[in-house]
Amino acid sequence: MLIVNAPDLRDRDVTDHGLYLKRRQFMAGVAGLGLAACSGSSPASATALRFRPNRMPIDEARTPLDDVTGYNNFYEFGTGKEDPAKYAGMMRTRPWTIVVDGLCDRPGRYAIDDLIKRFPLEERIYRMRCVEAWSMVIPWVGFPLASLIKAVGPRSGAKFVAFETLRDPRQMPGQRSSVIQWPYREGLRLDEALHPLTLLAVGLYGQTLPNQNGAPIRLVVPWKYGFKGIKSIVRIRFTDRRPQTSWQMLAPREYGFYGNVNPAVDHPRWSQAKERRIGEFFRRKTLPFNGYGEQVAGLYRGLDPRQLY
Ligand SMILES: Nc1nc2c(c(=O)[nH]1)N[C@H]1C(S)=C(S)[C@@H](COP(=O)(O)O)O[C@H]1N2
Ligand SMILES: [Mo]
Repeated sequence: MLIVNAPDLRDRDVTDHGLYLKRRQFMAGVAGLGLAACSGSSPASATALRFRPNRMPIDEARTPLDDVTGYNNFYEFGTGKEDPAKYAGMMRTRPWTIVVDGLCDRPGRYAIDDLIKRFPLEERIYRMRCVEAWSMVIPWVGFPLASLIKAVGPRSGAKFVAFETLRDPRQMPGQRSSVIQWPYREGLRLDEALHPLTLLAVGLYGQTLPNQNGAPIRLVVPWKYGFKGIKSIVRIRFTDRRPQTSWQMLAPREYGFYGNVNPAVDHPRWSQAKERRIGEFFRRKTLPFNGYGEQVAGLYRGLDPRQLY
């Protein structure tokens, strides 16, 4: 499906975030489930969304839809890049509620369709840079996370926002293997969460989000590595302490809390200086903050850039 352009040995090394042994355990677990019998995702169910057009154009080609939906990381459905497209169709995305709790004035259970009606949708064409050194340009449709945060009213003690993905091994067969501690968890500082670039995406390419991309709602933080963009969110919690995140829990020396894209800070096992834009032949230089430094560097003034990974 994906046409990998002349991969060098380095590309082959950079296969996934996890550790080789864990991947093998995972594959063994999945192999026993007869997953081949399951249907893939159902693109036929995608429906068109109404949204405001993109106001922040970038002059880089959008990654073709087939790549955006066919080359994914979503370990709940397998560690292979093509597993999510094959298996994420097993996940039911309606009805779907997000629990909002912790330090806020209006905690509760919010139905996804109410959120989509309540907050005007807009298109945002963003670069997406995975920590594995590949990247895409994706036209998301969604609403600013800040809109939801303001609606539920964080209390003065709230300093961080913690997110969780659905945990249901019947729908997410990858969760029957403990490749990471489920549910998938992520977090942001409250000021990062309130930044106008931070999006809750409910669609891409003008249609509802395909399951493999994190339906019905996922986080997009374009200046951070892709792993911060937690998929299929069921819980948003306001807290006074820095939340634990899945990748940090698994490999604290390899994945930081911030996860800000930084070409000067290598991953312990590979360089982050360049990236492979899916569909392109030559590697591109990776940009500080993934090219969004002008908008976001102010969030981190006074902090050592090495600590921002
Ligand atoms: N719940 C969950 N969210 C997740 C992941 C995951 O495995 N599970 N993978 C992350 C990683 S590593 C990346 S690069 C992006 C990939 O998003 P995409 O497949 O839509 O391009 O999703 C992120 N969100
Ligand atoms: Mo990633």
